[in-house]
Amino acid sequence: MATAPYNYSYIFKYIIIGDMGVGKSCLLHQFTEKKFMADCPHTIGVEFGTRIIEVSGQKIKLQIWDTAGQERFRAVTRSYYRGAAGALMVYDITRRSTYNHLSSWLTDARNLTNPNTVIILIGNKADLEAQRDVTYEEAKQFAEENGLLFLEASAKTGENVEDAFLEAAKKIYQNIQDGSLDLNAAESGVQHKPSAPQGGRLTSEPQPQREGSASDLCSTAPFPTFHLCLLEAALLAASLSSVHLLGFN
Ligand SMILES: Nc1nc2c(ncn2[C@@H]2O[C@H](COP(=O)(O)OP(=O)(O)OP(=O)(O)O)[C@@H](O)[C@H]2O)c(=O)[nH]1
Ligand SMILES: [Mg+2]
Repeated sequence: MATAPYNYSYIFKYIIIGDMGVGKSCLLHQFTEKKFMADCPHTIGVEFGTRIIEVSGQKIKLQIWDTAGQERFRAVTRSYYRGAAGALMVYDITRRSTYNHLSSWLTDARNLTNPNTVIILIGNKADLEAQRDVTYEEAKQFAEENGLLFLEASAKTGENVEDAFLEAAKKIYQNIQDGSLDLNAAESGVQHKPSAPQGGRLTSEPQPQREGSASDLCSTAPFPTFHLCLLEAALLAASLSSVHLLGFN
């Protein structure tokens, strides 16, 4: 039976990490829903969102895992780093402690992802200039010293939120193009979804999935555990919004 091609060519897995309350979930929400959540509850475990973007004419589906910043969830959230193509490492420009903890987040990111994982440092809450506690220059220097992309952003105003996700995607795509990211390598965090030729048949590919469908999730997340996939399936089947809460206690 002939099937329609995928409406995207690649899937990139992202994680968002950083201290509690720096605005990780708000950044994800702003990116996927274009809205600011003023009263966002702390994330319990991980949340998930997707959006299709375009880089160099290629449609890319970002599969984004937003982790809880609270220390008590660290063991759970660490298991989500594996197979990430991109990592957004977020601090709050108004709280120096969140900046001081970056080296610990970076150590985890380096140890638990692969050497090709693109890490972008995001100084969030750039709208709160009067309360600034970390200068742009020092964060830029930290990023340069550690080979990270860097942007200041505001999940509230939306400033640089698109760019945060897009810049990382551009770099990942560039790594694919120049051959430095091997798509066949285990845990590259990237999945290629070749489109069917005109009028052709997709014989070796799985059936195309509805955007954000449960089986897509389970087959593409490099390692969600079985119980997570079941939970995701239940949530997605219930047609919840594009951000899903995966509860852990
Ligand atoms: N002014 C301002 N407030 C923000 C911004 N981003 C997030 N906030 C607020 O900061 C608080 C924490 O945001 P969250 O997105 O829940 O933070 P988080 O990093 O996901 O926190 P955990 O889930 O606990 O790790 C919320 O009250 C948000 O409304 C921003 O860009 N500007
Ligand atoms: Mg959160």
